[in-house]
Amino acid sequence: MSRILITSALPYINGIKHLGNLVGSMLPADVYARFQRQRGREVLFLCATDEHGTPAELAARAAGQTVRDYCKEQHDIQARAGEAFGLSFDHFGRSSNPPNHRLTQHFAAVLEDNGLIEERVDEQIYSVEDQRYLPDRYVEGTCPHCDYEKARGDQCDNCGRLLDPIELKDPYSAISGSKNVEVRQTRHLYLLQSKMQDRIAQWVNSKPNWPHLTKSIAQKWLKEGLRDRSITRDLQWGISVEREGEKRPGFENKVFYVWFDAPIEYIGATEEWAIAHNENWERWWRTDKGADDVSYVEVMGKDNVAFHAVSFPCTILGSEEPWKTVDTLKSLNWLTWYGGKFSTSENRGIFMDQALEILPADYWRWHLMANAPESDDASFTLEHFASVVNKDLADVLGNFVNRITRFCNARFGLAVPSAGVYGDAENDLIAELDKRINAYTSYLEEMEFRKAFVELRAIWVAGNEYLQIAAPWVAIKTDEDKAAASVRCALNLIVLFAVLSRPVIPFTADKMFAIFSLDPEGASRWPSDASEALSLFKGGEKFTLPDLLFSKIEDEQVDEWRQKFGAE
Ligand code: B3M
Ligand code: ZN
Repeated sequence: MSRILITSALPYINGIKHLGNLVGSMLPADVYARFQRQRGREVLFLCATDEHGTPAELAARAAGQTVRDYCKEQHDIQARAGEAFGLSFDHFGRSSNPPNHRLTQHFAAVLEDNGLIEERVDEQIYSVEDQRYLPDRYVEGTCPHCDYEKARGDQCDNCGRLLDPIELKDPYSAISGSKNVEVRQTRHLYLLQSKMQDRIAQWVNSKPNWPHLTKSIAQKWLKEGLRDRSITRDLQWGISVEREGEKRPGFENKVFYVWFDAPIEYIGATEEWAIAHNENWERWWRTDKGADDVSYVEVMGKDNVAFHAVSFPCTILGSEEPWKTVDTLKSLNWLTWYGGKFSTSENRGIFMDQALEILPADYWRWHLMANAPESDDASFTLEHFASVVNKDLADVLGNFVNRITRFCNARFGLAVPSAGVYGDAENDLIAELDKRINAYTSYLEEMEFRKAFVELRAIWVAGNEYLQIAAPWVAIKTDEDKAAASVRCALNLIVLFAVLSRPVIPFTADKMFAIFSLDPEGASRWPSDASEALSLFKGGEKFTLPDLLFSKIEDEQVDEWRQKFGAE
């Protein structure tokens, strides 16, 4: 069976991520990784903080810290937040760690040897007052396309277009605000992507299984024609432009561009993981060292697709070395906050740490994944969140578990009853479950998360409907054996629900296993058929009464959070 390498887009180091970032890459990647592990596949799931470039320098400056200290501190904060959210990374690395330095310099060297990198004189904005060049986000101004006045040098947040700083109208320094800026000439390394046009087009066309969103973005870029791009910047913090330990003359004060080194950190993170666990990273990345049977999945927000479908492949394929390339590239649209932007500075929206201060991770995980922005952008509202949690988690799943464990305790005690045999109601249930588990499994396999979780919810609902039909509280008056069989079936269902729900609500699933003192690792193997799953307990197995799995969200809480998180 093939091994699966899964990477989530690397969160920028500049502060803790909001719910939109979470559902845009890390969370769906986690759900998929957990699912595949439960399927028995060998999974390596990696992420890291993306620590270079102007976002890191600007944020460190604002925090009054050195970039190095800032990055260290923020890395640990993001690592803890990810863990608290149940993100099951095998390793959470740092793009500033030594493997990425070595690999980035290696790729630059081989690309140059292959005639794909050249030095060019480039026009950059220079701030007289700050006495430095202003790459990317160090310069702001008016967008040449939409006239938005706070466009950043690398991208306009209003119309989403990628920009070159010298295109900005009325540019000013993001450091000092000074308008005393001029265009100066400076040397940079260019990656000659135009030479790779046919090669990349061919490669993209060899990926018929890419989801629609990914494919359409990749095709759009190919149609516009690949442009050569500068892969160095006038910055201090980053990966220095050197080869075999020698700085490149004229590049002493320059580093590689963050988008050149960041995807290479997928490989770097694998090496970090291998060092930490005494493992071999090459068998995941080098097709000459066994990576041929790796299936590689990348997950990211739609604004990152171009870099992963075109730019990073230019690096990898242009090296002419036997590196593994991505097989499936899952991309997501935006999650908005009440239709607008999440914003730290304007205090709009919920960030990962704040979310966990008010509710456990699974409440968020379920809502975000069941409503993932897949076919379109989706809007997060607290009202919708509360209604989904109350209905799906509290009324359907939580209530089922609560009701049947309590009923069993009242009538049969704290052990699975053994009397009676399964009849029509159970067989009908099994037939429905088989159908739905099949669909659910295929959707997860295809990373169609919304559709998958419609099925999971329907599976929980089927359990409740079964209980209504079997009605052991009625049957027990006339046919105690029949009641016992349906209670046994329902207790088995709790375990099946736990197994199926574990990719998305792992903490709750583990509480469900704990009711029966089952070890989650052993008990969570993906089911092959419902009939087998529902005969796990034959009778006599002891259990304990669980606390309520979910509490409902009250209107007053929604009001309070609306105030607190800037809902409009
Ligand atoms: N750091 C995240 C973003 O654009 C960016 C991804 C890098 S993936 C190699 O939100
Ligand atoms: Zn614009």
